[in-house]
Amino acid sequence: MAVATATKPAQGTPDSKHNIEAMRQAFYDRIAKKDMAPLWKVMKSVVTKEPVTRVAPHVWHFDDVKSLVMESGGLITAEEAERRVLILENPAMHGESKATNTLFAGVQMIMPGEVAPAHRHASSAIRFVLDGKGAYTSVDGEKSFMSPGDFVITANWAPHDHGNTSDVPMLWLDVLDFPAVNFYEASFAEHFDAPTQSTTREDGDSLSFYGSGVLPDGSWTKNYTPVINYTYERTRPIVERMLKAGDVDKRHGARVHYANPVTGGPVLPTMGAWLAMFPKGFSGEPYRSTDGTIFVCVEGQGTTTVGDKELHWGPNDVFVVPPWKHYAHKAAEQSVLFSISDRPAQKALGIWREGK
Ligand code: GTQ
Repeated sequence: MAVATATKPAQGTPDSKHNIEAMRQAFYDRIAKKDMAPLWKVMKSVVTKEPVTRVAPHVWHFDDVKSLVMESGGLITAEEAERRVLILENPAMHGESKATNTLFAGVQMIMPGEVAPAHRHASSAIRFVLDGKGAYTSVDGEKSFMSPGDFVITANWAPHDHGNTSDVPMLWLDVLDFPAVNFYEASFAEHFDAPTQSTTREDGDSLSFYGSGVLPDGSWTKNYTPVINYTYERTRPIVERMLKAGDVDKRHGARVHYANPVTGGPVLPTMGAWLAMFPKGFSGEPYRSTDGTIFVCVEGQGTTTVGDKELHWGPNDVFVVPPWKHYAHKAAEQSVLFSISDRPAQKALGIWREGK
């Protein structure tokens, strides 16, 4: 009888606990060999109660960025590099080419006389112009000359090349959704034989056709905006008028979103963008949402508090706010912030949330 009791201990004794743990572990080891695992061991970490993020709040100051990007101009040509870009790596995710978990950010430079050759890819790209004047990007048959504050769209699979016929280097922020595309393992890319595409439309055509309150007869049915370049010359006066009219959100300032003029929806299915002006002395209420956001200071100076971290920003600084972290903007001077996130993708999936 003593032997039987030892092999079949009563429930709840230390012996039975040890025994069941050992049995479970032996079971886990056996099922692992068949490429299976127990959900109950990982349930809380895979179905989390709240968003868990690896993204660190961070600011890249333009003084550093510009001098290092300029230095890279002495090391490699745009042609050799294909794109001469310094990646803004989230400090918590070095080596992954990510600013947030879904978005890449980098600063591209194109020197006078250079060409960044024509290619296309599944990832969508946006450019936000930081410095220089008169370089161009050609997108799907339209050549667009760019100035600081311009917001330029290169939708997925649209052929694009860049060139600089001015006499000063141009720097812009690139944001691409390839971390998200690569998550789906759905990336394609191809190069064209000719380094520059021949353009069939004039500079500004898409903005004047689609961005003037009238729409051409015939329909644009693509799921992204037909406008190539939302120029700062046109967007800045709008947020300035909103500010003067007192249309200032307590968290987001006097803000517009860049819209597809045909649908009123976001410019791209994967990325959305905003432009906001803040009055001097603005001290915003805290906000959070599930889309990690990349900001660029276009004008002015201020501080964004993210949790217990303070990010100080001035012109052309780029900073990142992680998903679901409270943040609040303070503007020491009248300021303008551009921002971009994966909100349209999250909304399409039905998972986007904002909260207090
Ligand atoms: O300009 O096409 O920063 O393809 C990364 C990949 C820019 C571009 C980037 C790209 C580009």
